[in-house]
Amino acid sequence: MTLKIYGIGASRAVRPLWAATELGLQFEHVPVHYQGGATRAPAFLALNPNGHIPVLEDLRPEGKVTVWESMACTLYVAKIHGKADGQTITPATAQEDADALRWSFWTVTEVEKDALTILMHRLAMPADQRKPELADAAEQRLRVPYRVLESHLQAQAKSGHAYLSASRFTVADLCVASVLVWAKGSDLLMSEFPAVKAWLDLCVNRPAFSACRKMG
Ligand SMILES: N[C@@H](CCC(=O)N[C@@H](CS)C(=O)NCC(=O)O)C(=O)O
Repeated sequence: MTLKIYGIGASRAVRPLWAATELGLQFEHVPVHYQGGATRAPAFLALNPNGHIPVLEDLRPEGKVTVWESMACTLYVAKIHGKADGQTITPATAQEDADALRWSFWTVTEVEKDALTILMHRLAMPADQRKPELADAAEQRLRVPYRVLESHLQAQAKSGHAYLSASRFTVADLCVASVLVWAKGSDLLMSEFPAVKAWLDLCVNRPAFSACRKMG
């Protein structure tokens, strides 16, 4: 098998796992956990000196390609292992390529940190360690990028498109949804931005997403 993806599904590793699964690829899954020190072992640091999952290895005829950074891994899977035929998650036109890049960079720079704060302080951390005021402040900041996404989705809907790019689910949707799902528990954001909510439901209700989240 040429493709190897390191990292458990309940982490940012879900992003390349989800992309590979949507494409029906054969790959080896190495379920490295982010807790317990595995990401700081010398063998793992040799793969990713940052000591983070996910990491992707691709054994190619010209040599091994190693990728880290979850969005890079995901975009790589779609571009290198998908077919640009307008039927799959792989961008098939220059506009779709641009959409995949701009929305992925947008989500890591404009949304990810605050979405993680909401997840941690509303849901993931033990109740006695949560600081609701941090989640509240993150929600207020997120209203700015969510407004941008809401307008974009409304414009897409007017052209008959339910997704971020083109008329089908693409890697652009996958990358953005994999971050916004962290803040799905925010009643404020989900009620203020109904187009975002409807689109997010559409993305995360895909069977490949729930299957990959459980990959431990
Ligand atoms: N910007 C990186 C962040 C990666 C990251 O922080 N991964 C977490 C799991 S979601 C991790 O490996 N934590 C363990 C550690 O830092 O030791 C990416 O998107 O890949």
